Amino acid sequence: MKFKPEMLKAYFVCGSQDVPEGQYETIVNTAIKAGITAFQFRDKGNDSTLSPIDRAAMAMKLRGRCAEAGIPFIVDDNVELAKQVNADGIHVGQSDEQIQQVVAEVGDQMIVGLSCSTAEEVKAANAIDGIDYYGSGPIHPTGSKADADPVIGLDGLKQLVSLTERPIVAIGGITVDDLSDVIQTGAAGSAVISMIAQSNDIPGVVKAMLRA
Ligand code: TZP
Ligand code: MG
Repeated sequence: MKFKPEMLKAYFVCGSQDVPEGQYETIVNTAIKAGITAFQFRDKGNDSTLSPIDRAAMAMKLRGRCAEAGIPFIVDDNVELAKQVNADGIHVGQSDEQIQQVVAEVGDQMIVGLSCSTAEEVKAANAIDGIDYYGSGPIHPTGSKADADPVIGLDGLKQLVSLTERPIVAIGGITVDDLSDVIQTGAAGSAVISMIAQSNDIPGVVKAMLRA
């Protein structure tokens, strides 16, 4: 699937660790039906409720749902799994598999996203061919990532947008109230876990993301 910046507008990131046990598939399906523009499969850590075998099976199933909906299925931090399920994309952090290695391995067949939270990281990433977008944050404190980088705020985001040569999706502690401010920085969209995963009105929050 060819990358388009519009895919970053309403980007849902989620793993089984982010939702009540047994509800992962239902919540992702609800978000897909509601119109998210990209989905990132990020199932990891001690709080994941899926075994490695169940994780691969779930990835395969959700991969199929994204294909039906025409949105990219992007795997976080796991090139092997991404290849196994023929994912549309891979997203890596600065400390995950070296970005050059990921680009060399799957860059010609997959969308490649890289987390960049500082000016130095954006400048370094600009010089690497084959990256499609950057994920930048955390914009606010987040309860969804224990080892998150320091908060950069909307001002920090604006600075990264001024330096980037690629579309940026903002992430970290984003709520409905932030959505238009994020777009006003020049970012292409918002990536969220809890705003969707913990919502009682998933269609409503996705609509707000699409409208921002
Ligand atoms: N990377 C930086 S912050 C974050 C990730 C994966 C977590 C975002 O989750 P939430 O619930 O939208 O703050
Ligand atoms: Mg990572």
